[in-house]
Amino acid sequence: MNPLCNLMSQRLGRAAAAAVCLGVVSFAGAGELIYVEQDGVIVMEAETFSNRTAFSSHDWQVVPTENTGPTVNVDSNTINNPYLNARDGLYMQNFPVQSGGNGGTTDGPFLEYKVQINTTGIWKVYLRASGHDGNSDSMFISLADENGVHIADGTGPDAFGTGTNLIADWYEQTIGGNADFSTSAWKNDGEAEVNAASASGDPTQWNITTPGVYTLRIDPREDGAAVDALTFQHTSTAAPTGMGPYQTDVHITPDADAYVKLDDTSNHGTETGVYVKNAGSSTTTRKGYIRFDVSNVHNLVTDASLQLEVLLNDSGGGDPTPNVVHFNVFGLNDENAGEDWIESGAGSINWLNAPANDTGNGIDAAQTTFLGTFEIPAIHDSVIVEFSDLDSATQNALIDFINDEIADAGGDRDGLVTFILTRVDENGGWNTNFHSSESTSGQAPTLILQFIPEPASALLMGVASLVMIRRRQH
Ligand SMILES: [Ca+2]
Ligand SMILES: [Ca+2]
Ligand SMILES: [Ca+2]
Ligand SMILES: [Ca+2]
Repeated sequence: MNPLCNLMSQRLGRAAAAAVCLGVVSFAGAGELIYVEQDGVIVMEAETFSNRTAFSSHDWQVVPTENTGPTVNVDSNTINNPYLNARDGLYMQNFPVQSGGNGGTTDGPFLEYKVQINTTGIWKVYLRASGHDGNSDSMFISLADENGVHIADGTGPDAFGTGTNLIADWYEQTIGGNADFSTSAWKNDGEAEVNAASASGDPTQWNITTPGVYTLRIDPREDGAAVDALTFQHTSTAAPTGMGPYQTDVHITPDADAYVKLDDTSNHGTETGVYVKNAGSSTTTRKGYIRFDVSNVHNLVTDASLQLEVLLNDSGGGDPTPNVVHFNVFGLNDENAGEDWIESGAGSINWLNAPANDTGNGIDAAQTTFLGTFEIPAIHDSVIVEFSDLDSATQNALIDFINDEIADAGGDRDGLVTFILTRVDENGGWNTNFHSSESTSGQAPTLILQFIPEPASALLMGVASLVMIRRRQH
């Protein structure tokens, strides 16, 4: 951790300091879930993933919430059901669990984890995984580059590590196990470019020479293979031990963002800005709608924040004296009609159909939860503001709003959370706009989820230090 980050962490608590410590973050596209490197380490709970894809009748499921676990006595073994000692009590397993194996290097149901790498060099994978016997304990791991292209240089004619074959197209890891993650923890040793009964002798690693968003992929070699957690970490960092470190922050970009304009039936979902303006009952009043898909997140968060980059803060004529401006943030209640509002095209969101929209600058309190306010500084543009749980009028309102959706006990499980933005300050001559996910000149709205328990002192901080503001460097 650099001295600035360390100082900021001590003064502001980890959540607030994050914005100045992450460095440049680039996102591959809208609706992405990305783990962001922190000091050379990325720690992932297997059950919070960027993507999962089924193959034939085989898929990865969250145990025990989506599947209560494998059938006992498969392969004539008595197995722990579910497997023991999973971090957070959750893990991913490849189903159906049956005799023998399934999958393959390219045809299995797979899991993907997007990772933002800022530090170049050798990066290693450590798996906390298990099987219940020798027919359920192996999997393949591969990597795609910042363009989504699978990293490979072929499997021959030379043996791996020699001549023209210096990049591992994939690794096999043979885990071994007794359906207890604590006895088969954190495996790095695998074997490159084999599909064999056992694999060992090669550290599972790649040389990353360009910072960017990479994608780790796990394919099962055998059904029943289960992953509790994994790390991707620079070779200069220490291997995990025991239960391992806490899960790294996840950054999520919107699956939809738009604004609605008073009495306007046209759609504004493809514009480069989310325009938010309070002009009272005038038709220039605008409200922002930003939705994130958290359905691939299965661990409850300990903190959360919303980052927005200011696109416009002026009187429309380039007023040389920008204003300090305040905004309200509302959460659209889970299972409220209209959670699945459409960003653009047929049936898309506008003033008349926007969920929880009320007259003038109002928001229907019965359909929403007030999460708090934030302010933007007196700077025209290129400022990233961060609204965190600590800013909220009600302690933990944002955390509770996110965790309600993740836990969603008995609910719709659509995984959708919508934030509605209105401007506090009424001024028909003043324009305020935030970069949308369509913007190519600024940061998309970003939901940051944190899983590390906060020190108690962070909860006692004063309001003044709670909104993180930094100038974007172009
Ligand atoms: Ca190769
Ligand atoms: Ca886990
Ligand atoms: Ca949009
Ligand atoms: Ca929902």
